[in-house]
Amino acid sequence: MASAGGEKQAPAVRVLGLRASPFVIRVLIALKLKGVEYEFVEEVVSKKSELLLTSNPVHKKVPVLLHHGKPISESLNIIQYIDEVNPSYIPTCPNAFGPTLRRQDIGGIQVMRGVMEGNKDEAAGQMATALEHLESALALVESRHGKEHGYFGGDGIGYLDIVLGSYVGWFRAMEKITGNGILDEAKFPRLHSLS
Ligand SMILES: N[C@@H](CCC(=O)N[C@@H](CS)C(=O)NCC(=O)O)C(=O)O
Repeated sequence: MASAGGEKQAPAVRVLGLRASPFVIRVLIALKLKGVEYEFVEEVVSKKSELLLTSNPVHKKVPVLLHHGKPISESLNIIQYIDEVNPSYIPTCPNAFGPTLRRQDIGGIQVMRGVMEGNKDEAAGQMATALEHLESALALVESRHGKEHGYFGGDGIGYLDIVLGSYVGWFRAMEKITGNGILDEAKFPRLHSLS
């Protein structure tokens, strides 16, 4: 949209990111679920833009969501913000899942590092532990909702589904690289069906 003076106005919502980052992907999933239009601004890690450095001056990391120029950083905060600003509802995960969620995030990063640095079996073991927690969380939801293979919040896609979903592409790539099944169907039937 052009202003009266003819200059181009910045879109209401912009995401500073890297396409391959699970932290960025989860934000894009949340925006897509809410039907929010946005402009994606691709960053280059070795040459971060001035906009990124001023928007996230402490950590200097992506994603950053800019809403009418106001920067929000940290992917989990951004998803919550998107949910608050938009009327339709993303079910949040019960508080008890918080530690699991963080563990899974840490596990995901460790596997990526492990694959790159060579200690992939150890990293895959840590990831398996995090996934075991998530599988039992899904089993708990199932027992409460009496439904097989639902989402973490029951019927609809919620916060935790988005966060975990942002890793699926990486899980698939890591399975190819390591030759190990990460979301193994026999071990994690519920997580497997979500992926
Ligand atoms: N806790 C942060 C992690 C974000 C993060 O680690 N982003 C990476 C990309 S995957 C990044 O910006 N790396 C650039 C750097 O560390 O300089 C979040 O959830 O947003």
